[in-house]
Amino acid sequence: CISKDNTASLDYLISLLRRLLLNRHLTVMVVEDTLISRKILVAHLSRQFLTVIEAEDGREALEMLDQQGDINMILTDYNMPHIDGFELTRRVRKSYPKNKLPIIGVTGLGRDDFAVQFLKLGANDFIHKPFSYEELLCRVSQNLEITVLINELRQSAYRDALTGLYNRRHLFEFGEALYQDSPAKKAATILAMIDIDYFKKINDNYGHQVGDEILIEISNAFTGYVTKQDMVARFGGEEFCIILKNTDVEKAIERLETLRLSIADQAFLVDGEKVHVSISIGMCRALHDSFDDTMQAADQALYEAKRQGRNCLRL
Ligand code: GH3
Ligand code: MG
Ligand code: MG
Ligand code: MG
Ligand code: MG
Repeated sequence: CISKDNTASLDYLISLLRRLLLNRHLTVMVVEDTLISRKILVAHLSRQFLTVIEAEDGREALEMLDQQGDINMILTDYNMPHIDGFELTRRVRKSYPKNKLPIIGVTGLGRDDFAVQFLKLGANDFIHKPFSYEELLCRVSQNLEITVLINELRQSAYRDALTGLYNRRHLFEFGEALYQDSPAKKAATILAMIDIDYFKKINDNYGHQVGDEILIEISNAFTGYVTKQDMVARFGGEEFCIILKNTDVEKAIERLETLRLSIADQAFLVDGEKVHVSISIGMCRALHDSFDDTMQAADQALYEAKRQGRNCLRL
């Protein structure tokens, strides 16, 4: 960010930041009790493609974070009534890790250890007042860029490239975490293994690309069908796994049967020709000793569903 020609580097910075922010809808929260300082920060940041929201102190900041959640960065003053910048940083870090929600401490007070203290409490960066517009943009864009990159890496590590569904890696981490839950929560969790019937024939008859497109459409149907607390993953090939939480066996059967019938009813258009596919489902309550055991039990049920003619659900 250091340059001899201030204007040129500022333009360059702005163009970098704009490229980063374009189509990303990032929101920054400015937490500052002094009206004039807050308005300066807001004015600087709003000039970019950033949504800026304002809080007058740490308490209000925590309330806003609680209510709307999707905030991508916090810029916070130190000295504020109710909850100061240090305490705000400490509390935010209890629920939001550094690489998900960057915090930048801002203060004009002359103590040298303020920056260190902010960093030790979990802030990602620090700006001394008075600061230049250029420094503000440098720090904001660098910190946002890192979280955007980490987020994209996380996406590619946990998502399946073809369908966009969660992949095996995420499934197993989700499953292991499930086994840290209470017995009651586990008992209210259902695991379903799903396999597309005679999928090889689709590839043989229409080609691999059409097969891929049908996999994508079926994946979209699965995603549209589960709720936020549930999880759907591509286990591999044409096999999927759905985890339903807060449910009982009867309700899960009803929901999975609805899904099975909707897939069977759906016509996939291939060059104007209607193609039908069906799925077989094996389901199991998460009561076994480990996630692996539960998976195996669901897989066994799936095998039964296949053996008994396919396009059906077995427990
Ligand atoms: P069953 O009813 O017993 O499950 O029959 P099936 O033909 O679906 O089972 P099989 O396991 O023999 O074949 C699975 C097929 O799925 C074979 C494989 O080529 C296809 N497949 C797996 N992954 C993909 C993929 O990413 N894209 C496409 N187009 N096909 C895939
Ligand atoms: Mg203050
Ligand atoms: Mg299979
Ligand atoms: Mg098979
Ligand atoms: Mg199959």
